[in-house]
Amino acid sequence: MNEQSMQELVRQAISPARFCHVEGVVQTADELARRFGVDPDQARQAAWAHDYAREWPVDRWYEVAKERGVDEQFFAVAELLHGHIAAAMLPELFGIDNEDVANAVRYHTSGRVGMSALEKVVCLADYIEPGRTFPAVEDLRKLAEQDLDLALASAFDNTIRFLLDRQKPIFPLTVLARNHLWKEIADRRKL
Ligand code: DGI
Ligand code: FE
Ligand code: FE
Repeated sequence: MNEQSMQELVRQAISPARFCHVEGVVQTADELARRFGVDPDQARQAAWAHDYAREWPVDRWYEVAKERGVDEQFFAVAELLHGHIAAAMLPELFGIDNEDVANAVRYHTSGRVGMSALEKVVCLADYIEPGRTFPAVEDLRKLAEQDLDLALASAFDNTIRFLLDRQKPIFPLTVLARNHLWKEIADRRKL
C-alpha cells in the first residue's frame, strides 16, 4: 500500500488531534532515521501505524488483544495494548509484513530490552514530536540531535518519574528497557 492510502486509513481511525500527533511522529521518525542510519521508509510506516488503535474503548482493546494472542503481561496496563493490536493488524490493514516494523509499533509505548535502531527511533519520535509540550521535552530534543540511546534512556527516565509522581503502576518492561539502555551507555563510555 502506498503512503497516501495508509495515511487516509489512519485518518479515519483516530481524531483530528491524534492525527496531528501521528503526522508529527512520522516527520520526527523520518528525521531521526536519517540521522541514525535507519531506513526512513520503515520508520515512516511504523509511525503512521503506531496509534491506529489508540482511541478504541478499553473493552475492545482487551477483546482484540485476547483474540490476537497478545502476551498476558501486557494486559496489566491497558494503555500498552494499542501498539500490540496495531502491530498484529499491519498485514491486513496496510499490507506490511516486516518484523522490525511490527516490533517498532508493538513496543512503542513500553520499549523493551534489546530494541533495534528502528524501534528506538519510533519510540523516541513518539515522545518528542513537535506537538509534545511537557517541560523536559526541549532537553530531550537536544539530546536527540546527538545520541539516540542517551535521548531514549532519558525519555524512559522521564516517563518513570511522571508515573511515580502520579501513583501509577510502572510497567516492569519499561524499567528493564531503561536499565539496559543506561548500562549500554555506561559500557560504551568505558571503551
Ligand atoms: O499513544 P500515545 O498517547 O501517543 O503515547 P504512548 O503510546 O507512549 O503512551 C500511551 C499512554 O500509556 C500514556 O498515557 C502513558 C501511558 N503509559 C506508558 N507507559 C506506562 C503507562 N502507564 C502506566 N500506568 N504504566 C506505564 O509503564
Ligand atoms: Fe501510542
Ligand atoms: Fe503516539
